[in-house]
Amino acid sequence: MVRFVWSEDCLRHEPESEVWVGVRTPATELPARALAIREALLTAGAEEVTAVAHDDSALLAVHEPALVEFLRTAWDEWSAASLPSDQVVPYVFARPELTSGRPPVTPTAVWARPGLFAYDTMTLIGPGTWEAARAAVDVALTAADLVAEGAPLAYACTRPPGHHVTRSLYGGSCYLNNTAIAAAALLDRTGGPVAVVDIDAHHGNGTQELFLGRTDVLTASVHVDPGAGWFPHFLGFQTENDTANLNLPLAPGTGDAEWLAAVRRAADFAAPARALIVALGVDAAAGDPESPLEITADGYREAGRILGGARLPTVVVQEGGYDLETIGELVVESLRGLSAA
Ligand code: SP5
Ligand code: ZN
Repeated sequence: MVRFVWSEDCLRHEPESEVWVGVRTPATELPARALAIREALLTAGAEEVTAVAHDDSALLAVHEPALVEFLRTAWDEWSAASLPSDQVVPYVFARPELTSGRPPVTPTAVWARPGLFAYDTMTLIGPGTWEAARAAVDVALTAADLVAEGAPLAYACTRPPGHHVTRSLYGGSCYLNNTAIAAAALLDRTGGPVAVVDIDAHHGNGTQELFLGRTDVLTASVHVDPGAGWFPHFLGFQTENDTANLNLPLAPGTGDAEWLAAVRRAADFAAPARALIVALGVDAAAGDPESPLEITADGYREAGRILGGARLPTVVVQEGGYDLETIGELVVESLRGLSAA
């Protein structure tokens, strides 16, 4: 059916919980997600490719070196400080207005440092988080290599996800923006322009902000309306649209017909590009615990067909999707649609 890229190291991030409105709630971004997807892909006859290690150049083309260095060392520093939390979690945030826009100092206290880079309390760092996030970058870059070398389609089984991460801030269960890194790599390899179509249930705010004002990377996102009370709350509105960015927010409860019409608009927007990155979140599915959209497996297959209809070399990067019972099938159906187009 399709080649998919896999790294065992993506399983090493095991957050178990997240801090939401001040309480620890069970994490939904679990290693079992990746295992469920892999099993469904193998059952469907997809061919597994092991991720190849890449150096940091593509990563540093997208992210601030200070963010990368923080993520690389955060757990070791935290665990050496004998703090009462077994995960790195921010408690004070370096908002730019706090220092009237002056760059914040790097705090002496290890427990204050996450506030330089984290924008929420849900995205915890423990042993293995860096290794998994960095492995996900290799997975995305290996899939980009396959497509740059002529494959029409490759799927990157990335975990943890990435589309909420900006140049220097992490959040939304994401640490490194795999989708944006794949886009930068494909831009480099194809000469561009490239397009990112994000169909995760949540707005791809990190990817949008990373490529803001650039015309060589078109970004489109179909997601639940943040104005109806959904993450990322501060972004994802149509007021952010311009010639290179298209947000298509949808009301909670939206089903296949209206969602697919938005996917069609996003695909049309992407059509002038030379290569396509699909940020595939399957959390828009009915029954997903993290979103109120009501998309079916048939809907995801049709979305694949629509995006495949653009006939662009395509890298699919996994983002969200939290219903362990259906996540594998939803990914397989999306890829079936993409392959059949
Ligand atoms: C990649 C991705 O899909 N990230 C989504 C992050 C959105 N998380 C918002 C969570 C809001 C609070 N959820 C409460 C559930 C309690 N565990
Ligand atoms: Zn999502």
